[in-house]
Amino acid sequence: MTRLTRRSVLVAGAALPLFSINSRPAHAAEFAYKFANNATDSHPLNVRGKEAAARVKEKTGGRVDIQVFPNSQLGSDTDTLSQLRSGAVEFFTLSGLILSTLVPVASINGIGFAFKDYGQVWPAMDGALGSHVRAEIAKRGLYAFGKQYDNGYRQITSSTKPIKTPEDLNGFKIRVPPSPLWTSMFKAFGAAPTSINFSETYSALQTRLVDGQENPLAIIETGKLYEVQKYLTVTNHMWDGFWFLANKKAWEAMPADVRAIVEAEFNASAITQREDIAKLNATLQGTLESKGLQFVQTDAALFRAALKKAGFYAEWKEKFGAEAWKVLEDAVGGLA
Ligand code: X2X
Repeated sequence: MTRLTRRSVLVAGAALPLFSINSRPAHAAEFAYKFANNATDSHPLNVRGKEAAARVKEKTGGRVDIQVFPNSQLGSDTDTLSQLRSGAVEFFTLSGLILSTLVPVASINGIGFAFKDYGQVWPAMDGALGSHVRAEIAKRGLYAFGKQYDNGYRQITSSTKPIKTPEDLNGFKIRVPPSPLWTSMFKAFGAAPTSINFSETYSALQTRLVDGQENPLAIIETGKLYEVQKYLTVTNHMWDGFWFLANKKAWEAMPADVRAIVEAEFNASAITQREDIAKLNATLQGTLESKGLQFVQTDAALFRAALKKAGFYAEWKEKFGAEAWKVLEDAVGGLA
């Protein structure tokens, strides 16, 4: 065992900067950036994100080295958003609904039952609605890439009872991600929502701090939430995606030709990741049932009617304002 004297510590401390300069490998990347996210390693977001990072390294001749940190390894979504803003993290994929704590209009795609299907989602998010939100994101020191990654249509799970009708949500203790829209929506259903980051969700369900949560099938599977939940109700109550965000200063520190490679590769991976989620949606019910999750069918129109009756659409139309609401309705039709 080495015993450090006060003197040797001081000497080591003084020598450290010189040592680190000398030890910098000759092949160190010019831009060694971190990409953080909340999904597990096996989620298509990370599988395709890692592929993009590898292509970027190759196509930039090693100038850009993006390390992927899945599973909220660098902190919860709330923490990581702060790190992204300060530049401690350079890239981060985040749900627009959570981003809305900084950029209010970013939660607009989460309006209950807004998108009928993916045939409405991608033209809107890759088109006028996405551009509207990206312009607002840009005003907050962040840069959003052109293509969102898919999270998916969200479904409600429960450990205590099957949720068959909106009335079953009365007083139901449900975890929602930290976002005013999510809280508002589940209050409108009459539930008792608690804001909890995804990194704490499994344990919140396991310890019965809450009885349920809501997420797309791919997150329920890769996050193993079926281990701590019994029932899944197919509500498709909202569509949710991940913005690929960059800290603007770190982004602009890269030359334009390098930026073009990075964005093109992560956008290309977004397209394949969307296809992965579409394929998973076709098979995950069987997978999850085989793991013990019981699927419950319901009439989603009842849930939508409950939101309308509670004044949810009127409230959010007012909050988002007429201009943004029109961009949404242009994409999905009249809402309420
Ligand atoms: O936190 C969630 O529930 C998740 C994984 O779906 C999001 O990132 C919004």
